[in-house]
Amino acid sequence: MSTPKSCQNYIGGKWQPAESEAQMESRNPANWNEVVATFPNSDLVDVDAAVNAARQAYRNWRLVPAPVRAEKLFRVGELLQQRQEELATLMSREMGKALTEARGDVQEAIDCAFYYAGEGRRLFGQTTPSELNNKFAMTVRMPIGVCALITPWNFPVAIPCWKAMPALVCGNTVILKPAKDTPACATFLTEIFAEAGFSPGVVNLIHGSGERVGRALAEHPGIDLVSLTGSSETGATVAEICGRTHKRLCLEMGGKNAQIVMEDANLELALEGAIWGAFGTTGQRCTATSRLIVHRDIKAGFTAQLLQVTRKLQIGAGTDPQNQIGPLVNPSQLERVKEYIDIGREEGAKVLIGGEAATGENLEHGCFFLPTILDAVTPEMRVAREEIFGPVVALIEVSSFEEAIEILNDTPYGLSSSIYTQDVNRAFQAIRDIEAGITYINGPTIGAEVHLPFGGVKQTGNGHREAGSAALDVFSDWKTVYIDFSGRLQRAQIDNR
Ligand code: UN1
Repeated sequence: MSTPKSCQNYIGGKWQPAESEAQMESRNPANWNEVVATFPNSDLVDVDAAVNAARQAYRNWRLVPAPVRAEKLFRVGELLQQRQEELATLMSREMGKALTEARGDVQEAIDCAFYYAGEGRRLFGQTTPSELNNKFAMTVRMPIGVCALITPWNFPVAIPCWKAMPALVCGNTVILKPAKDTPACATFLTEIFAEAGFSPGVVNLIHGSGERVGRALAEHPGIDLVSLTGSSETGATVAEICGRTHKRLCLEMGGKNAQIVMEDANLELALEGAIWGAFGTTGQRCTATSRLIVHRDIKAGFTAQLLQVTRKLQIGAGTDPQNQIGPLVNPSQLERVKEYIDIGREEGAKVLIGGEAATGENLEHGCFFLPTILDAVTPEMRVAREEIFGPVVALIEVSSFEEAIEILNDTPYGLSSSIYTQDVNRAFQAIRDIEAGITYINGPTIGAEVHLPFGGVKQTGNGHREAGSAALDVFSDWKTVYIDFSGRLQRAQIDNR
């Protein structure tokens, strides 16, 4: 066990404790006795200090040319590359994901840095003819101000970067409020931002609880925009506050993603996709496959193979490279998953495999749960409708393509989706008819890339997208510019007719 990392807030370019000096701890979910980090339990006065620092810094940062702002992001990308292994190991200890996946999380942040660094020399607007003579018309992107970034523990490095990087390249300053489970990852990331040479107050970090710090940021009149990835309940609370206080808001919330397996699918491929989609990151992705909608003609064989592969999955601490399935993030998440299994049983679902905490050598002090497959699940059951956020997948049998699409859509959410079929016509129909922000053809529901829009329809989001050039629309406002060089009054809609 190594000594706990002592984390602090980073406000106006200074590392500091909370004003009250109150502290909290993060623990290793693979061994709950191990404290990974201590961090400030911040309060309203700390939030005020962070907002003031970010407001102050915004005055200059918005005037730094975008290509110069972008160079700092490029530097962050280089530093992340240099320290990828160190950060991935820390992540694996702090939130439990398997080491290969933790490397992937950091890789996603690196990709993001280089993508938005390139954006610094684009940030394109439009030019268009004016209806009047000797007049130009164009649009330019303007920053919004101070952005509060409230981020989850499941992608503790990639998601803060998805938000901070487009925000910064557009000329905003940011305050990161990371999840309580992963303060050390957020601190490591902020150290890298600090080393990359952003001026004081451009990037700030404030630790603490969502109820206090997250809420205070959303309420604060000095914040212009809140970007939140979290549960639907938190999203609704923050939306209510931002509505009342007139703030921009970008929400990324729950999912209940499904993979359809049609009778003509390449079954080996569909099987690999299902295992990766359902059990990757121990099912703790917004994009995780939590429903497998399988055609009845192939269901028996497919299920048998699914069980065979699931049985062999290696469970254990993510830091040990031989383990494929790490722990759940904390004991309350473990309880939540257990409760869902009980609910499923009461509703009449059948547990084919798993369904309980994993026990055995080296597992006794961790939040391990066995990869679980539920059968006989019908669309109205809670286990088919609610986000579980654990290694649990529900099998639903269908007898046609139309029924499969209907059931896939029968949820309040709409983030990711997938269909395995070799019929090109069905694939295109699925793209047209599935209600989700992301659809994979012959690929699992997880694995989005940073240069494409990420987000969902229905109750998953509020119409915005993260990542790709779409994120620039969240973090900038269009200014429309008219330049009249005629030297006389020209009246739109009236003159020149
Ligand atoms: C999330 O779980 O909130 O597409 C993000 C994926 C990852 C990102 C997931 N690239 O699965």
